[in-house]
Amino acid sequence: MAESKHGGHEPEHEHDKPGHQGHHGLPYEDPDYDHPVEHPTTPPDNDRYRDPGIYGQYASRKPPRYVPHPFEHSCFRPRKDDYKPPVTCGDDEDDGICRRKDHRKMTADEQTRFLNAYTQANAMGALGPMVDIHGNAIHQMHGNPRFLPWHRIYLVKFEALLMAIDPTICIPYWNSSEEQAFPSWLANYKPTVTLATGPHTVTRNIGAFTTLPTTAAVATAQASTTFNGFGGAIEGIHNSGHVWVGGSMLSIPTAPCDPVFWMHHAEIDRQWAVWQAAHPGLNPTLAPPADQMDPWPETEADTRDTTALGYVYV
Ligand SMILES: [Cu+2]
Repeated sequence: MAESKHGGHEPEHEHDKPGHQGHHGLPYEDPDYDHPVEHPTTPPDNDRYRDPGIYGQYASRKPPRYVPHPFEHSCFRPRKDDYKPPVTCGDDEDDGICRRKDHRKMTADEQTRFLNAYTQANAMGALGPMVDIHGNAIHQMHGNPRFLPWHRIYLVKFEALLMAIDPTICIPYWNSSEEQAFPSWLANYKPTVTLATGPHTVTRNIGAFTTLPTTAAVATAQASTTFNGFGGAIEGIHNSGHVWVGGSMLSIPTAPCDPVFWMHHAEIDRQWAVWQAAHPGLNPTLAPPADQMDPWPETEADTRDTTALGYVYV
């Protein structure tokens, strides 16, 4: 009885049973597929491969074996749902113009994309040098009529950097006077940026020193009838936003490390665009070389039309 329990002859594997068709019985099976036969040393003549000048010394004169595809004879029948009607391209969405929108109107996906691109720009070592440009006072971009045009070009360059990483991105704006709050989706995003002076990790001290500018203050600035009147008023409003966020934003060399810097400046730039539309032809007075937005080649005249620079505010 022990023999029948532990030893004896196990039943043969199903595969090995005589008469079993197995995979060798499938209609598309080529028995040579697993172990192709070697070509004979001297291939038989074949008119299709007769010219070694064309096919080379490695070309066989034996035609390749035909290996049928398993699904060759299966029928493909599209489902009704597979059909999608053609979509007409909207000429307002495919013109390459960035539509900078209020950050409160961004989808969760757009927020993620913005922060991912920001992280990527930082990781590839492109953000630090961009921030360092702002730390170089030689550009004289604060406290004078260069403030608005210089930062307009600065944002365009930064936007181009993000778009090189993700072409769907445009800088959102933070309408702080209307919102009176910090963008919540940025609260936990505090990157470490490698500056010329060493690594800097973003800090904030929100609301510790001042209040955000009011919509009344912005309206007063908008009522200015000269460029210098508007520029000075809006730069003061801009300063309050920097101080309100505090931390990195409090210092000119570190402020652009914080993504809210770009969104804050987009709002300031948007206010300028609104004022420009109401006051055509009132441009800053900047004689060469002060009219060049160094370190970039663009001049003040290049900053008058945002559409020409590749963006609009929506
Ligand atoms: Cu600045």
